[in-house]
Amino acid sequence: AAVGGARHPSIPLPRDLFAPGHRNSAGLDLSDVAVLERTVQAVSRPVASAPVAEGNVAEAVTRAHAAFPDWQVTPVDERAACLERLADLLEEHRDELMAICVQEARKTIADAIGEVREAADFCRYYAGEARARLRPVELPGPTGERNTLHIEGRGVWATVAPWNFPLAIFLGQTAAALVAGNTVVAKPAPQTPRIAARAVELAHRAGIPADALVLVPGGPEVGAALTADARVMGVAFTGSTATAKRIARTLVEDDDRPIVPLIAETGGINAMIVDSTALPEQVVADVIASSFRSAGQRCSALRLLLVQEDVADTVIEMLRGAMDTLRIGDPGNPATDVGPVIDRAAYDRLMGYRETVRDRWLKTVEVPADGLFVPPTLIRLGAIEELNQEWFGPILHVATWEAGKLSETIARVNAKGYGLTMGLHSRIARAAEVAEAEAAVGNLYINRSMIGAVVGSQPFGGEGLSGTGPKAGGPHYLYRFCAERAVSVDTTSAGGNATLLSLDEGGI
Ligand code: UN1
Repeated sequence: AAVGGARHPSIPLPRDLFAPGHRNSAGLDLSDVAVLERTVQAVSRPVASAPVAEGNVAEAVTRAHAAFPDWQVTPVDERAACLERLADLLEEHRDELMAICVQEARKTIADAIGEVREAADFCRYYAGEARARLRPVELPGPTGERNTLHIEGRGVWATVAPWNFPLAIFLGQTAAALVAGNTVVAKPAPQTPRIAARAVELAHRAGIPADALVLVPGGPEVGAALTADARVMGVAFTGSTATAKRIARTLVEDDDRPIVPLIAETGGINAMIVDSTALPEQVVADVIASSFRSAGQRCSALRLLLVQEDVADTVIEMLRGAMDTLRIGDPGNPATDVGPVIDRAAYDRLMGYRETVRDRWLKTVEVPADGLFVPPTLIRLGAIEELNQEWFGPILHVATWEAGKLSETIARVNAKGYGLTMGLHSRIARAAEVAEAEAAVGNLYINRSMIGAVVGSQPFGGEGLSGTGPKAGGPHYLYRFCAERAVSVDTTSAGGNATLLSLDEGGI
């Protein structure tokens, strides 16, 4: 049963973030009653609830395939301008998009604000990157020829998005593929088709041709048919490691199919290592945010807290106290910290797992009886190796490590084979250097929370079982969507037939 925790007197409780004068992490001033009322009204307004019909994959790919030649030669500045207009439209429709986010994806208001913000950020960032990077590059000699590298679209891309960022990641993948000169068949998660449908409508209104971006809502069969279509020249996927591997197999099955790239961003068993010099109050606030915000349904979320054994009791005690202050309930209430999980299947999976480790609960929290609320739970492990699976919800595991064994502890986390996010809390500069050198992860967070990567500043994505790279929201992401063509022209054989002349084009 739940074990109550004494509250450490000096903890800045997560709830304090919501005290008058404070903004929550999404920038919402919760002491501004007028703004709050507007926001709550906006997210509770019913949004169109007609089911989104399942897409026809073959027809969608045919349309996107036919649209490719024209879109490919649309100047990069024009493609980028479409994304910038889309970002403006997202902001104009912010209230409605937030409402769909809360109602369809069960996101909290704070998360819904972040979602729309991040979607617009992705559009503007990739627009800027495309303008800067996707122009032909003149390459230097020594060949005596004129050498040019063209960076172009590859053809039709399939984008396969997750339900946990149904607007931001859905549009991030799609915007990158489009601005790179590809056409796109986009499959949203089956749990979140409505926000994707709205995003695609806005994208078309922003100037992206209807056939350059085609939505195919549906479940795993739709995803399987889409990735198996030999006209698809690349797949960008965010979701589970198992699905990523299935897609990779599909892409190489057909001997006649071109070899095409897969960009996969998958799960992780993300750890935070805390040493005895860390500031416990900051640790607790960052653990609470990293593990329980978004009900733990982020691939970046903290799953395994590793506390140096001499401070473990204190940190765990403070954490238990802080967990008591979490407000769990209606995601449409701005004060809510933790909403429900996405669906019944996720609820059953998480609740089933919790039961199997009941004897190791260090803390759990009361939740409303109605709805898919998984109680935030802290579970004690005897060793780092006991956790070998990503539990995608508000469940945090804790184990200890011995002083002097930082490198070994990092190696034991690395050995899990995932490599998405890792956190370190320490005030020892050398510890930070060791983590920087040895943590085999895509995103290492030192003395801060492990979620909320900022587009353009904190490119996000993992390695190993966590994905293929390149990082979303980073400077190299667009290149993976592109084909490169190096063109070399002999400009030296003056007078010979090889010199290019401006002859009448009629002859070609
Ligand atoms: C995911 O959950 O699929 O840094 C990745 C963050 C988010 C992670 C998104 N950008 O928390």
